[in-house]
Amino acid sequence: MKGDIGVIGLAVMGQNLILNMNDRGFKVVAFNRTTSKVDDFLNGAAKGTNIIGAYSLQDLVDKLEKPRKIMMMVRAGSVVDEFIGQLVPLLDEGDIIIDGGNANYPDSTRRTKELAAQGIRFIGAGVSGGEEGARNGPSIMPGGDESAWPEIKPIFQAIAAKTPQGEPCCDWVGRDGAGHFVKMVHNGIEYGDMQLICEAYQFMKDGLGLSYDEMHRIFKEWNQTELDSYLIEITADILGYQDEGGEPLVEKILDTAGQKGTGKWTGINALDLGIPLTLISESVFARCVSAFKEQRVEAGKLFGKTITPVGGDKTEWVNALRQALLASKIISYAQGFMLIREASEVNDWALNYGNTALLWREGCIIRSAFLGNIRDAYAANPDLVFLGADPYFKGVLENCLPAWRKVVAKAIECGIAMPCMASAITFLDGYTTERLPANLLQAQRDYFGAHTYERTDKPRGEFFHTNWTGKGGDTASTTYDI
Ligand code: NBP
Repeated sequence: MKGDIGVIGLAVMGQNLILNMNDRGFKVVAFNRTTSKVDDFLNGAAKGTNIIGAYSLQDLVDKLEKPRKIMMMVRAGSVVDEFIGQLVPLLDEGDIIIDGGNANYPDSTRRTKELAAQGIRFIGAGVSGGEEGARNGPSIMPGGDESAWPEIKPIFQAIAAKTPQGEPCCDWVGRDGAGHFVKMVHNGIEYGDMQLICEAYQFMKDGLGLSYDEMHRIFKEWNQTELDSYLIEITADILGYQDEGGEPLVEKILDTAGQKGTGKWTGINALDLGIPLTLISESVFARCVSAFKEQRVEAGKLFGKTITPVGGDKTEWVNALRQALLASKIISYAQGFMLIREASEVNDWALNYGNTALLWREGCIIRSAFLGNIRDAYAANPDLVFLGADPYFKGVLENCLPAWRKVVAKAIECGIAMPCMASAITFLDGYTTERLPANLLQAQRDYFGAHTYERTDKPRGEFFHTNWTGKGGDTASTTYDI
């Protein structure tokens, strides 16, 4: 009997996805560039399963049922193109290649088109959840050639995580690179969520002087509230973890954050599309600032930097901090969904926003109860432009606002950096302000560059130029927005 699906790449993600597929009754053929790893796998984690090994791409192709389904779980980038190049001559029309790695979505758009021209169906599927998710149920975000979806749907939906209601966290996302686009935004949101938690941690530790025991307990309690999520849960665990000497291990970890680029891609995409993705972008910059360790040490000495204790009732501050975190998180997701909406419109992807929240409800790193509320918000109003306008989220934002302002103001007063919580409240303040100072900005642009302006007392679309100094000419610049 031939295999149902082939998987290329036997590192942590590939191996665990294969074992998951095997558990669900699918016959998987496993291949890896370094073929000794095929034997290691078959004699190790895959021992006693129905998993079949392949020792060349031809061998892999020969061992698969038609139309062949071949999923790559390899390093993103040129490696994927190299495998595609080697596979195509071995495949038949209608066979399916799936890239489950962290591709940049324009690459998936290109591959979908290039392969379609050669009669091969391509799926770019974002997979989230790390090792544990891959083994027990990841969130999967497939996009690309829709005609291939019915072929892979039974496998993907069987191995995916399930919501508390039993719905799979895997459904068709959209054409081209839409699946990898949604995965990219997921990762951007993950950056934002992590930074928000870190800001709350620093306020507790350096502002309120709380102990690791206290912080461990607080995060555990927070996980019983609307903040219930995987990242809050693991933060509680991390804060409670002690090294061999009985000291909090996290205290000994160097404070420089790494990054692999998906947060940066999200920020660049937001700038390209003109979407104010301020919180996620700040979270990427916060990692950049953290990476300047030596510079920070020097600058700290130069400015004699200290953090002033916050003072006041600690329990009240902790409660205020929880509200600030929750409200900021709503803004982050609101901005993320603004980006998804814009990309959907620009690329004509017709993305389903509620379904996107459902895909992230379980299995992935940003999984949370909160995503169930987002799903409900889009179910009630599929055209919702600003998540904060949904009655539930509006109520939470209004309820949290006084505490949120207090926390951000206090952090600034005490010298605690809070780029994400502060940018979130600043965004809401700007977004809810009917008249911003951009009238002055337009005047400045017109003053130095004759860029023209519209007037409040004239219809939109009529542009005016003023010779502000009496010295310039009357010629206006061409009016266009990028
Ligand atoms: P890696 O990203 O570490 O990739 C390892 C695989 O790529 C191995 O099969 C390796 O073959 C193959 N490979 C490399 Br590296 N260079 C190659 C080359 N020049 N030619 C052919 N094969 C090559 O594995 P991973 O962490 O399991 O991730 C797989 C994909 O899933 C990546 O795109 C990753 O970004 C994505 N992802 C990872 C996670 C995670 O938590 N790790 C989560 C979600 C998505 P070899 O054994 O012969 O070197």
